[in-house]
Amino acid sequence: MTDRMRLSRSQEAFRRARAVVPGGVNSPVRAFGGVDVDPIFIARAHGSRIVDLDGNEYIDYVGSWGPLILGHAHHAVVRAVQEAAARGTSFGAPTMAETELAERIVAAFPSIEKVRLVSSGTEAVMTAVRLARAFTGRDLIVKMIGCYHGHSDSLLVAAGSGLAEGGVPSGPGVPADLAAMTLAVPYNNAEAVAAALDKYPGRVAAVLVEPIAANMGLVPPDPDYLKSLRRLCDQQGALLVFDEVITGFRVARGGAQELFDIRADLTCLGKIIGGGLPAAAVGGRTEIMDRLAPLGGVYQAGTLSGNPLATAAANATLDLLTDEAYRELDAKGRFLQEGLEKAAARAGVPVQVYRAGSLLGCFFTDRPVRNFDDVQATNIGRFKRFFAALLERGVYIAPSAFEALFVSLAHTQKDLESTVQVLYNVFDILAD
Ligand code: KE4
Repeated sequence: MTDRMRLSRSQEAFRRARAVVPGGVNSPVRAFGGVDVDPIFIARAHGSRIVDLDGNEYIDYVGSWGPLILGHAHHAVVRAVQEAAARGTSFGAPTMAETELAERIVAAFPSIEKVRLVSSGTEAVMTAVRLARAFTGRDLIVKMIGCYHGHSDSLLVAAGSGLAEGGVPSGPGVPADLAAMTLAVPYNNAEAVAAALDKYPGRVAAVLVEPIAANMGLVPPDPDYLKSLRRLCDQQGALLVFDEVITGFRVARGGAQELFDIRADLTCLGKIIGGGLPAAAVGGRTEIMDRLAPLGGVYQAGTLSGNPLATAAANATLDLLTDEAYRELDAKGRFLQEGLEKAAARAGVPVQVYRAGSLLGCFFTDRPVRNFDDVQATNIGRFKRFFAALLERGVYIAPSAFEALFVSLAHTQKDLESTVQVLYNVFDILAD
């Protein structure tokens, strides 16, 4: 630990938190269990910078796990939230800002005609699954191993014994009978999805996928993978559900669907559409979405759905995501990718770096990474050293080899050049 990095206040805060909060955190990954470093507690953040309780400042590539595409405390977002708060923080009644956010989402996603706002990605995907089951009259769900869709019971499922077998609970508290209705198959394997659909003809309600997988590190889809899923769903009468909680408004304004020119039947959004506040959404064709209460019988509700502060932050954020903004985000992402690759090559450390716009992933391996088995074969120990060395040098990336890096519009060329300089230094250390 370099002398610049004192962690005593974060360590004391972590001790105090553990007395009253399970694991001392309100979301598991924040406990830094995936790395050999105590978690840092945050005091404040602005733009591309985040500062911990001990005053250590970092260039932030976590960005609250994706929402902060504009950077922290953007003046337009702060002002919008302050003005909304002064008008009242929650009404439990409809407001124009919710309609305006839904209109922005519909304008960005050709596959979406109607939107239901919720408060988390978990809620969005849980609702999409219930909608798919109701619309098709079927119960089974196909999901990809290594993709994460929030913590609803049907999706906390590990692969069953054989390929295309019913899943098993990925942890305690999930009923085995419910888990068995989720078929978990490898990502980037359309044949495995076909086998599952063939094995259970007329019984699969939805094929659920992160179109660019970003919860096992960043694993891009093979060239024809998504089109194959679209074709298989059309043939079998299952709905294609894209979980774009990370990729929506991130990799393009219209998410992965715009990038790959494909239409999902249902789309789940979150993170960026909350601008850093709790907002998420599920959207799709009217014939599906109108199954939701109060029109249809599919019940879904939420006290803070469409919350005025969250919709204010969301609308302010989306209005700044112009074509020029995406060109800039792509250029920043490319600069960081090239810096990572050059630093690793110079040190002779094998890496695979994947990128979609301002979303990046870096695996420590000399082989391509296409699915979760490949990820598990990468050098996780080297990642842990990578994380610790970066943190010591003022660069904060996700504290897990199974996450991604996020570049924001607030990252300046100077931030990126400083980061690359640190990368050259760190990769030299990793080479030892
Ligand atoms: P939330 O319920 O955390 O808002 O969203 C769940 C979710 C759904 N779908 C995708 C593709 C997601 O990535 C997520 C949540 N992402 C994680 C990290 N990759 C959030 C961080 C955390 O769990 O604390």
